[in-house]
Amino acid sequence: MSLESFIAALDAFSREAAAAFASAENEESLEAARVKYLGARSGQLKDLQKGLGQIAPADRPAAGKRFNELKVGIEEALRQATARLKQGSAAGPRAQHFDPTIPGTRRRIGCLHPLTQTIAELKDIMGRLGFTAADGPEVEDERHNFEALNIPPEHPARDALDNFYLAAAETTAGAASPGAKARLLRSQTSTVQIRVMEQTTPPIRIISCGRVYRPDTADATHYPMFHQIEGLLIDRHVTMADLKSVLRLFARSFFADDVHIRFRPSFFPFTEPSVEVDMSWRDGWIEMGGAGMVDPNVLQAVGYDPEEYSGFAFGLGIERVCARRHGVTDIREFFKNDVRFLRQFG
Ligand code: FA5
Repeated sequence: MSLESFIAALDAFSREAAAAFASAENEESLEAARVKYLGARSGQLKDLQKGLGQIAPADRPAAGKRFNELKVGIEEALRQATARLKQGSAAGPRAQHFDPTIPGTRRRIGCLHPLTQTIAELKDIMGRLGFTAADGPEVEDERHNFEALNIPPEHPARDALDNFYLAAAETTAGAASPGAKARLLRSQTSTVQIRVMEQTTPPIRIISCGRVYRPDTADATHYPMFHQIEGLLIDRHVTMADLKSVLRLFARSFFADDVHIRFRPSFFPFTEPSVEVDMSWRDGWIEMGGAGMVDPNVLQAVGYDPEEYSGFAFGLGIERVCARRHGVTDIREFFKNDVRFLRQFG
């Protein structure tokens, strides 16, 4: 065989084999093509190799060189075809089963704490009744926590064991001194009544939501730190009927129309008369807070004329209203920070 016809046969073989490898649609057809062209026993390359022996000895080095180049090239074509099919089988089934209409996986995002949600809702409801939100400090002095609320120094409510007094009262210079004003964590949001009345002239319609602190033993309805909502309305000719109407409207908005509300006679130094406010909604009665007509001594303490102005005040426990609304039977759940519990309010 002449060198020219040998090279022509090599070229034809190369084109045909490369095309067969490139067009193989799956691993089986590629394997069949490999056996046909490169098979060790009966592949066409083997036949071409045999043809080398028929080349004139002078042309054999050139023919051998060309043969080797072809072999390397065609093996590379086979390697690329194998890689292409492997890649295809990895992406293929998934690509075929991709359905763009299936909704995506929802990312889990946090939610507001149930007490925070409740406070927002209480502010919203009372806002619609004309009450604006006011704030006061959590670290209080005795005037706002007791004195101006008609709680004199000898009153048991001021006992050191019933309050969180701060360890060292500080002077304005920052040094502890025995004569300095005592400070404590406020035990009720009624302190905000005094702060607002000191700075405003009637009419007043405010609520204040916030944390209060008492050394109470934690149980299903008590916690040493809890939240209250305080309401205060001062104007001319305010009566207990107004207090009851506002609390009933509030309870119906927050729970539902089938909520029941009752007043029980009680005593608070800063209201006269005073009542405990109980609510019942789809279950037994529960004490939600205290309320009453602002005591004339309190009005006087902030410079109001009790002959001209009257008003009512109330203070409700936010954990208790929130718990009843959601059927939570133990308010300690609100403070465990167990996400399985908290997620229910998302
Ligand atoms: C008061 O705190 C009065 N300042 C309420 C008030 C305001 C009366 C204005 C008159 C006028 P009392 O101590 O009862 O009242 O607390 C009110 C409510 O706070 C309770 O009914 C209860 O719902 C809630 N509460 C009291 N102690 C705790 C506690 N340790 N943990 C959770 N909630 C509590």
